[in-house]
Amino acid sequence: MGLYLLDYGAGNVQSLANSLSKLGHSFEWISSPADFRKATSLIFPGVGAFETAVENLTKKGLLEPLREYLQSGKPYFGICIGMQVLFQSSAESPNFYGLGIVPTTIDRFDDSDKTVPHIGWNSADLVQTPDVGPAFYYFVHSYCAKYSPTDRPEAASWTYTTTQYGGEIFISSVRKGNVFGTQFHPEKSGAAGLALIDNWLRTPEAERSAGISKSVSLPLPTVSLKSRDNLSKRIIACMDVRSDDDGNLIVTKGDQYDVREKVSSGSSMQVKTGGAVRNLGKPVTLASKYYAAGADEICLLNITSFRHSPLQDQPMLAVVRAAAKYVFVPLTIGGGIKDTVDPDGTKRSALEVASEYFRAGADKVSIGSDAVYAAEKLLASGQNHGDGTSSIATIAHAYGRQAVVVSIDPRRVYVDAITYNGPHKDELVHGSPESILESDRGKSWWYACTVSGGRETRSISVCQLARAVEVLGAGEILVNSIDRDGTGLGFDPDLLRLVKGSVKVPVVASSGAGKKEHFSEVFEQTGVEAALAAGIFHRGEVDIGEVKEHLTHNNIKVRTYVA
Ligand code: 1PR
Repeated sequence: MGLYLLDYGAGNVQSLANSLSKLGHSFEWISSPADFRKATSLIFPGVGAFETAVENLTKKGLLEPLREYLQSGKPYFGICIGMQVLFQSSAESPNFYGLGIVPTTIDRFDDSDKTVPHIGWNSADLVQTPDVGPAFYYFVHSYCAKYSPTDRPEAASWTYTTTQYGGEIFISSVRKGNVFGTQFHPEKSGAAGLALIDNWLRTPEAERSAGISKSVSLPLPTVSLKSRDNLSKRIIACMDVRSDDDGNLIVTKGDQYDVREKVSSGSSMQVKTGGAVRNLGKPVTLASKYYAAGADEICLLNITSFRHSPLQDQPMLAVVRAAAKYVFVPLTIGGGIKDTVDPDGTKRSALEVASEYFRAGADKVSIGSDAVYAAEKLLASGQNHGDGTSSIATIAHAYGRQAVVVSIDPRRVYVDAITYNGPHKDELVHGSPESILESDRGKSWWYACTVSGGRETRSISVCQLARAVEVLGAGEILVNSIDRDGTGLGFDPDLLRLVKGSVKVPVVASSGAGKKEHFSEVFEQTGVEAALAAGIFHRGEVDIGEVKEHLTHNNIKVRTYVA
């Protein structure tokens, strides 16, 4: 079979390639317009911004051959932007036109009742075969085709599945004749997504061209949950990666960011830090293990990347490449995403560094220190918009804001609430006298941002940072806490409520998980979209499955994992 993949040069096409290899399908890449004629099946795994996709396809002379291919009746499967490009246009890039095959437009989600982007696992409800219910797939997008058979009857005949997010129902997949397209990412949707791809590819070409319903029926039907927002809370397993003292890349875990073993010092037997770097396992082995255990996302953070240039970071790229072969849920990579200069003097922009990671198989990049500097620059400028040059802005422009996570490393700054007259007075948190943590009782503090893995505290507050990075183009905010990291005391709800109340983008809680109840507490108390943990999983104290069972028991929606 002549299966070809279309890569317009931006976005993580490696994930789809890895899915196909895992499923045992061989394929070629479309490298020139002539390849379209050789293809007997085509998948376009478009990731990124609408404008980037259309512009790149046009520049490479691939847009018109793609249109001809679609008109030829040969099977086509478009993913995300690969589906959106079939539409007339997108509000994301008003000056660019799509192929206009599906006769309606793509619009932005309304963020008045929900966070945007829509990130996470949601159901796809079949329209054309209503007796079959939903399976859960991974979505990550800010723009969608609104479903409205009365206002937009022209798109109705194309609608294969719909999905509800907040009060809006949108078209989550289209299908007609030889054309199939999904807004969600089957290549990142675990077993359900792999089954969908395999199902489509194993159906005879003649049937896929004719669009016979059984050919692309969605797997894993359960019950019909039509017209319900099924977006589930995500559980993320995080691995802090660095070299041990012998130069091997390992997963480590700190206590309040200190990753070295405690050692006894001299005759006083005083316990001090400074021993060997704690070794909790190998990054790829652990990533595969957490995928198999049902993690909704995997996060790999290169925690000492601020010391190195990207060239010396090649081992981390190799880790990402290897992990992406086993992990079919989203993979976020952080550490060192910034403008750098190679030892030979070659300048490498943050966008180039991020692109390397996307090509290796990352789905999102997470920016730490550089986001703090960019936010400080924005605040100093007095403007309410950036100049488009920050790492956040350049990566969001090329790959879409949903691919850019900002990872914050805040630390509490304790003050005397009665006499304090310094900055961020309006953000002071006052520890309740009844707080379960004795250390919080009667105290007051604000949250300062830090850079270089907590080594340097800055004067910018966590709320200032969150608001600024959202303006600059961040699609999600990962909120760590140096005070809670590795303590097992639970997430910091005061910190998370502050950030959640400052932005419209999804917020991920991190640091402090010590038991499964901490996960239900953080979702109930703060409304965050996802919770990340490290130590509790590395040490095998609680299994991801147990966390999800506990959440389900507490009526918190999660993706139930089907191997
Ligand atoms: O500044 O863009 O190079 O990014 C560096 C990245 O590395 C940032 O995302 C920063 O959070 C992370 N980082 C730097 N130093 C450390 C360290 O631990 N010494 N790790 C570090 C941050 C926090 C979480 C951890 C949670 C959950 N670790 O990643 O996984 O706190 O832990 P727990 O569940 O065990 O409590 P840049």
